[in-house]
Amino acid sequence: EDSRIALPIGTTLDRYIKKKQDEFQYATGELSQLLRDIALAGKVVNREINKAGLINIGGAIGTQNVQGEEQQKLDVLANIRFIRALTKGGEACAIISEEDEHFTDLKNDGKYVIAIDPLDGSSNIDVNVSIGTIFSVYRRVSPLGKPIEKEDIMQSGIEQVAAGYLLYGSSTMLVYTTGHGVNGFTYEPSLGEYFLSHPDMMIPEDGSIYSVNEGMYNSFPEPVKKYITHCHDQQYSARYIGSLVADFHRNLLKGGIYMYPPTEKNPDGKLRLMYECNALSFIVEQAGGMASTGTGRILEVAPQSLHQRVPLFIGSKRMVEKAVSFF
Ligand code: AHM
Ligand code: MG
Repeated sequence: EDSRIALPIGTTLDRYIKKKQDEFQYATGELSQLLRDIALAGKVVNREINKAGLINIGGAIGTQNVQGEEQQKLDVLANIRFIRALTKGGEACAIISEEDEHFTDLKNDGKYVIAIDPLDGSSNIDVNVSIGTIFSVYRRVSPLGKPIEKEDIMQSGIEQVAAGYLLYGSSTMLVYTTGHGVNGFTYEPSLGEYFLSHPDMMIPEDGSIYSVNEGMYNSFPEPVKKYITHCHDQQYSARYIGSLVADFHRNLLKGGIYMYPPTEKNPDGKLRLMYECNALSFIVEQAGGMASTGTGRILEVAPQSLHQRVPLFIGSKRMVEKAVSFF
């Protein structure tokens, strides 16, 4: 059944957030407003992504971001859009972004710290493949009225109060959690609204999809090689888009495991703890799944630096347990 056709018109994102705010008494509604700001910036970014093929705004502009990777023009734009929305909203006091070497102190009395990858998988833009935005929300812990402290920024994933992603795919979706389950909303562009299309998302406990860049097999650690052999023995389906949000989202719906193991080139894996792994790990746990570095729970990793990388094994509980059992 195609959920995009059977949208329950009436349950808009706004209405849903309001309902949950009343139910869970998010103190003064700031978290609700924050989610609305992110959703709105997502609409703007969605519009720009859809135009990318038409007006040739995709493509490198010749600058590099802090990881020394090629930065696409839309990355820059998306970063600006999200930071602007979060700044204007006033609920966020600091932003950690994949696109910026240092965190941004917004110098206001916002209660929340945001970690965001404004446009993940951006090398896929030019080939019309799905990309995403990933975000984590933390509570500010230091007193208001003073500069942001290290302890506000360097929080473990377990401290997240909300997390989510936008997937710019054949439809654009917003999937998020505030720690009370996971809900997915599909964007209806002609109405300019997100509608609740995937209530109470749960990842199948087991699955038969494995997602890993197997071209790097030779440089994977022995336990990962063994698990991949297990996947072959089970005749699992190999599915790898190379766009984290899209790979994660498919596995969330269908059951599967996504892996980014340590490699020779990236001994800690490629993905970033603070704005890629933590958010998806919070979501997957809320949906009944599991996320591990191979040797420990992602959400319990204490961050050492803003752009730190960690190996990631994430998805259906039984599959991640099995993968981890080889370590
Ligand atoms: P990015 O943050 O530079 O866009 O890179 C992250 C992306 C993920 O979306 C994807 O899962 C991964 O890199 C793919 O990496 P690889 O091409 O090494 O398989
Ligand atoms: Mg990224």
